[in-house]
Amino acid sequence: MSLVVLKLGGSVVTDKDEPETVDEAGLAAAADAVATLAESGRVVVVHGGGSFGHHHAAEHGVSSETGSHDARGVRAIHDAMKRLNDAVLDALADRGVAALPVHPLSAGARETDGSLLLPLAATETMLDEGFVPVLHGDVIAHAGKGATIVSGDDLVVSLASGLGADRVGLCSTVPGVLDADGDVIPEITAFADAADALGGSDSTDVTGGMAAKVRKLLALGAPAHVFGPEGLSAFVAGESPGTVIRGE
Ligand code: IP8
Repeated sequence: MSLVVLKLGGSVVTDKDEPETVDEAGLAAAADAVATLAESGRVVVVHGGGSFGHHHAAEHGVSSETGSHDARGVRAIHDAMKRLNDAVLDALADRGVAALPVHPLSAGARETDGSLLLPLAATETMLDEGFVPVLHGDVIAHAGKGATIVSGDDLVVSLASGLGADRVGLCSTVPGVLDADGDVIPEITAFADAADALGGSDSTDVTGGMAAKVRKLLALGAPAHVFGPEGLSAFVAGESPGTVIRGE
């Protein structure tokens, strides 16, 4: 059975301007989409932090680069993400989806060089047993740094390559990867296709992480679709909303 890894951006399921506030309409639409996907295949969901994780991460000075050994602060970030994860799980359960949590803090770690180690036994066995695993951006133990933030996007790349996903969806509030004029680039098959818009091949994270994201998605063996909430139902229907990133 085919496997889809779907990331729901934090800005899609939360109100980013109000601390710890779920965007009920956004979450309902996303949960409907996951329920439809789960009817015909295997699905892994990953959600971002939105107004839950990022607010606490800033308060405790933790980022993907800057770590902390303050367990109370690390827990505050993790607990906020668990509250959002509960809201996502509840919305899925209300639609009859057998969704279960997988918390990256308890499952994985980062090596000294920042690479992510994410053992997949729990996620894989849940899938085999008919569950829908729901992971989330989180704090994670990081060798030499205490704990740092792992973004949902990093989890998506690990999951999609480790589980051999057939399709990847990244739903955020941007309608796709945009060119220099602000138009959606329909297809990216090499970094050069988007290099101008993304700030050239030396760019790292200065454009909100899009350059780094495109590079990682190009390296996947599966097509990755980057789209906005308006593209969700088309993605579920097997179409290609937004930008498709397909490495050759
Ligand atoms: O929103 C970040 O996940 P993202 C999660 O996918 C936290 O970048 C804890 C801020």
